[in-house]
Amino acid sequence: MLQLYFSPMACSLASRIALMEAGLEARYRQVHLWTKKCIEDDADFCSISPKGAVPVLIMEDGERLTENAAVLQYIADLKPESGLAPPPGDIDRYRLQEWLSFTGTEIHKGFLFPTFWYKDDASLAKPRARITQTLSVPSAHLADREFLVGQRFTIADAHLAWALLLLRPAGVDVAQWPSLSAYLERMQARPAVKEAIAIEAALRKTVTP
Ligand SMILES: N[C@@H](CCC(=O)N[C@@H](CS)C(=O)NCC(=O)O)C(=O)O
Repeated sequence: MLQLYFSPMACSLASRIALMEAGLEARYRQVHLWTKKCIEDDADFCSISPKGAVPVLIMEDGERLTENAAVLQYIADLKPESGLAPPPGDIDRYRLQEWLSFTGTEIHKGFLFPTFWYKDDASLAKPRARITQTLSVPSAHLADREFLVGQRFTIADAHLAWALLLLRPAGVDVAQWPSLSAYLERMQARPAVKEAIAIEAALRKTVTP
């Protein structure tokens, strides 16, 4: 069975959403990101992945895969009929990768990561100054579209929806971008997304700092 190393409400939530949208079963293994320990057996998470970061997906044959963009595409390609990723070679596949990269670098690493890991104002001044411009890009794109790529939900939406969810705890009110706010509501209304968030929000409450 597939195994996903995750931390509640961290970026690995996008992989849980993708697995649930695809109807794929997986064993979920919770990690404490500060201590780098696996919750269930206290194992050293860095021995699973030296990056010490989630997501880590263990494939059926034992291969390990890290990095959101790779893990999400692997999950989508396990169930092509789910439409979670356009087929390789289709221009929309590159559009999908464009969005995965944008969310992972500009929003996640450019803003969310420093906000949650570095608390001092000096370190946060530049990311805070830049986030408004960054978010104006998906905001304009989604003004007249339901999804980021094509006409259906893809892993790019799973990834962006996770990032938008974390904006509020990071001190940014998504309501200032009506198209993003409406998009996030639409994403959260999807049964698989709703269920994935409910599971992780409940687990998040049990995490000690
Ligand atoms: N480049 C990685 C970044 C993954 C990442 O930063 N994950 C965070 C959770 S949202 C994490 O595990 N951080 C722990 C750490 O960096 O020590 C990816 O896109 O998958």
